Amino acid sequence: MHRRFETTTTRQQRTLDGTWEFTTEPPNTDSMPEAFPADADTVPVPCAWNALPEYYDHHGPAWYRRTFSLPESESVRIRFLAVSHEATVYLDGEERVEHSGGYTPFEFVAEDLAAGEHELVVRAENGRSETTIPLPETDWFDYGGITREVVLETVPDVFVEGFDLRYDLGVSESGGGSEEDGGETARIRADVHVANLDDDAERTVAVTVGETTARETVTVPAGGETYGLEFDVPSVERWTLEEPTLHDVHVALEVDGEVVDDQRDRIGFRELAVDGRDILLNGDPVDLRGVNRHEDHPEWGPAQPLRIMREDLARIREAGMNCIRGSHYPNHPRFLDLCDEAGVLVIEEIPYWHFDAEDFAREDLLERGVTTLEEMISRDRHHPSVFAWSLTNECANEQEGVAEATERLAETARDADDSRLVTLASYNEWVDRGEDRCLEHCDFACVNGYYGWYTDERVSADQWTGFLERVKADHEMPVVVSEFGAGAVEGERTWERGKWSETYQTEFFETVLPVLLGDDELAGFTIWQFCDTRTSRDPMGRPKSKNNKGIVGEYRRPKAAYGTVKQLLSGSEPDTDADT
Ligand code: ADA
Repeated sequence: MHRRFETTTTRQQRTLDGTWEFTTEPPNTDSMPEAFPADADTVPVPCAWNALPEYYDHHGPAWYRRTFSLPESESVRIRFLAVSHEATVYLDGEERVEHSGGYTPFEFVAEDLAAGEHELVVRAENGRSETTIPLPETDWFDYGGITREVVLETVPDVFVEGFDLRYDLGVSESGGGSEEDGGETARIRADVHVANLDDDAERTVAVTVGETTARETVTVPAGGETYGLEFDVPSVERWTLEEPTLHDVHVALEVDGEVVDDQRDRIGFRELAVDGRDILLNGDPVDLRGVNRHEDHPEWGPAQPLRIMREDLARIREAGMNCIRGSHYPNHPRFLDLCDEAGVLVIEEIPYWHFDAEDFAREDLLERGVTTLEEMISRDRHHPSVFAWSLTNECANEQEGVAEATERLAETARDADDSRLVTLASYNEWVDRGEDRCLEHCDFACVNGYYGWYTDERVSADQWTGFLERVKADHEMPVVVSEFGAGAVEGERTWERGKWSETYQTEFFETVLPVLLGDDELAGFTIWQFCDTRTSRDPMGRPKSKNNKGIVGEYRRPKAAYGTVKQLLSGSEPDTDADT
């Protein structure tokens, strides 16, 4: 199951997890290999090949192959949740789809496939260049491979391709807000995209949210159509951090009252806004206390099993956190399902990392980013945990070209989804790059700072108090300190409390967190980072080729700082010799 719930009740759906044939030969060819090398290796899917010792450092193209059988002739939809990061897919030797970007899904439909065995071949490429997003130089590793599930499902000629639910709360026939049972009415607008591989066909489109169903009988033209249904759902409970209520959503096509195709999802009803320095969740200021989380683990790379996702979220909550920044790309939808269920807020970001005006102007790098942004929003619009779309991280925001690109991205995000907040992570103040001309396109500011780490002097409260004053003076909006932290090699504890020691990392948080927690005007923060992660950046500059700023190690063992953060967030005085 690629989500935390079944996404259909009618289709035969399976994931193509398991063992696939794999080869890195023939190198650098774009055309489909005539015959897959007989001596091809086999690898697990989903998994990044760089998480396997034998391909630890493979950069470039690689080929996957597997077959699947159909008991009878069927039309099938094959969806790749993520292939990192350039992909070309062949079915029975014929190219069917290409995709750029390692963190968003893509799919194709194969009509009327004959009964019997069929061959899927995937060319994946993790080599980065001046024309990829992200660019070569990032501080996380450019894993390659089929890193998330491949879902194969049979579809009838007329099927639900997808749907977008939008809603307004507090509106009702009687115009009153809440009802006597404390619930309130949600006014739903459902856009249902119906595909039709055959001739015009009559269907009843039925959208159910909770206990309420709206129906419309339509004639679906060949090729398909999108239908908009509007209806009120009474007595909905809001999604809050304390009560993360989720409502089932079922979109079906019916013939004579019988469901012939369907898709399922979940939604949570909540409202987001900004007011002065506050980020409002359901009208109340929310105090963000969180962490950045890369999808990485030495055993699986970015292809993490559910157990790791659950464990990470449990440790994050145990530390007293209510927010996660998915740095710097859309995390697995199942992880977002877990955040929906746990009442944890998520900032989702697209991997524009350290781009300048020249980069944004190169080839179609902006267009592709716009596509990735739209794919991310389309994939995740129903997750109540996701409260903000983050457009970029530490780009050259003082440059005109970057400001224009940012404006375009902000428009794209708001056009695609006007129910969430828009932000980006700036480091212009911290690295003194001059005036940030991009945050004005956002609803709130995320700012990164590394005083006390990338500065010669040790950490001090004054550094941070000054930083906050300057940022707040420059930006009349809610401010979130989206990155701050210090590296610590696991087990390195020194009396001198030198940099790279767990002891210094603890001192860092003992110094900085009280400043951030004590600033009532601050909307919140997200610590850099949850766990140590493999990096591409100058491996010689990073001990163990890792970004060691995790408050837990790569194997999720707690560092001393985890205990310190947990205590500071719980409001009790840190007890320095406590571990966790
Ligand atoms: C930056 C960047 C992160 C990471 C961090 C660090 O702020 O956004 O991806 O590289 O610095 O550890 O230096």
